[in-house]
Amino acid sequence: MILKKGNSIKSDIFVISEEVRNALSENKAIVSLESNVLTHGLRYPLNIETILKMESSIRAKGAVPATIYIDNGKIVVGSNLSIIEKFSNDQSIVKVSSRDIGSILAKKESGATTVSASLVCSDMLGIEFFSSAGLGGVHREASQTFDISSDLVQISRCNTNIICAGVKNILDIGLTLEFLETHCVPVLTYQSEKFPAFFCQDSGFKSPCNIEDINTLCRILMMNKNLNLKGGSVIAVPPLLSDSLDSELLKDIIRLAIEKSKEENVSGKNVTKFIMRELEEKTSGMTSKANANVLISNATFAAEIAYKYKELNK
Ligand code: PSU
Ligand code: MN
Repeated sequence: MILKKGNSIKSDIFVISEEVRNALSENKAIVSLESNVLTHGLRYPLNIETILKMESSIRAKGAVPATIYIDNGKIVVGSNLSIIEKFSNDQSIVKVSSRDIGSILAKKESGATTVSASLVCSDMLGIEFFSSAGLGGVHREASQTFDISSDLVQISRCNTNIICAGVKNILDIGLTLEFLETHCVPVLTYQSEKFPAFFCQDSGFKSPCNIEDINTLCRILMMNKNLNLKGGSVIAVPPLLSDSLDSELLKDIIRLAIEKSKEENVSGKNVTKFIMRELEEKTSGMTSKANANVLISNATFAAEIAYKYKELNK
């Protein structure tokens, strides 16, 4: 197998499913997915139900799903039932961001890839579309904690576009948009003048660039590629109204969750999961249900874009 960048990494670090291998060799539309959402996002059995729905929705739109895992020192691309079961049940599987990939592989360990790690693996294979619920961002009070997700840095380095519902409203969305601008990342919204906030259609921030139709969206992505701009674009799609939560109601719940994380000295890579679990508990599971629905609708839309993009490229 020839890796896109032809770099010194040997292709034997990858275990690629037959479906994904065929799609790569036939230049078919592919949408990659992260596995961290199975281990650190949703709980069992919602995690299994959701990944299966995401993958089948991608196939229904004519694209191929490529979920990324690190299993016993190999980068596994493309699910099988046993790996889905393993990652959905095993609480001990660690969260792997891009900087952790090398050590996990070298030690022949297993780990669940975040957005940043999934982007690195996708880019190595030349997969141009990745879908997730929310992109990591600049945490509130980052001026004190310096907590800025590596997702934001990797999107500026990898030639893989991300389809998401914006960034979670537990973050500082204004600073996240500024950070993306500084790092030259194109931020597009689909059919919304407002930048979405994962659970809510409106984050309170204007969209840097709203696009009304998929053809134009694909032409912009192609233009960015032809201009040889390094890095991918963020394509933010607002959640459906039926999946949106009341931002006023969430405001206090989020504030209390962040306060609790500070009281309990939660820091670094544990912050996101801690806050998400607090929200889940305080909303009787509504945030997790919304998270799952947004994952599915984003994956479906990502497949539509990936398919159209390949069609226009023919
Ligand atoms: N969005 C969620 N739940 C999550 C994440 C995102 O609703 O668990 C994960 C993603 O894997 C994302 C990661 O890449 O959180 C970002 O973590 P951090 O903020 O520590 O960089
Ligand atoms: Mn962090």
